[in-house]
Amino acid sequence: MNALPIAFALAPDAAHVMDHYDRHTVRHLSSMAGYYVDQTAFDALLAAGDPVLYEVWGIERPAVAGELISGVTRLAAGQVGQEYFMTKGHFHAVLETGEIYYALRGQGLLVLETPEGDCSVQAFAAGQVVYIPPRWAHRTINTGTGELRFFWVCPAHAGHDYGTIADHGFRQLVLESAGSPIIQANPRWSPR
Ligand code: PAN
Ligand code: ZN
Repeated sequence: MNALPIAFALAPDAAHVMDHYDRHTVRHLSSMAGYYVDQTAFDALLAAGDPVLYEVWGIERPAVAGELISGVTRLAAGQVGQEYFMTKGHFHAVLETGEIYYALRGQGLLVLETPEGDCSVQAFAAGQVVYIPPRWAHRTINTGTGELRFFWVCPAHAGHDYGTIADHGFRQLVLESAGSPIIQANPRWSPR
């Protein structure tokens, strides 16, 4: 039987993020041990109550080529030391798959890199679309004062490889300095 069309509303200012979804993932600070450089700041924030850093809502589809999955991510504003709240970041498990991100509200950056060492940082604020080509790992960073909310669409069979970034990091780091984001080489990055 053919799949049936799915319709849902995405109101950028709505308190609810999607009016229909199959999956809802909540990422607390505690799920990001080892991701932030400043361990003292991480521990202090954790002791103060383990805040929710981001949430993801998604429409599930069978993980086969031809199907698309889509959803919304909401990333809170805040910092761990000099680093802004960010997503874990990942390569797609099927490396040759891309993705589209569309920012609905807020202000941030997308940090991207390939296994070959190409690096890119893209402005990502309400109204902007970023096309993430196949092979590029991606992490979203909230550099604003309110939530960063975005819609994403990717092939349903793409999957997530979190391990490579968890173990080796991104080559580039975004830090807050005098109220603005600056991009630096990540001193903790290690070759794969
Ligand atoms: C997005 C991300 C979402 C959360 O749906 O999965 O923004 O980021 P992390 O997966 O890095 O925690 C996406 O890129 N899917 O492929
Ligand atoms: Zn992705």
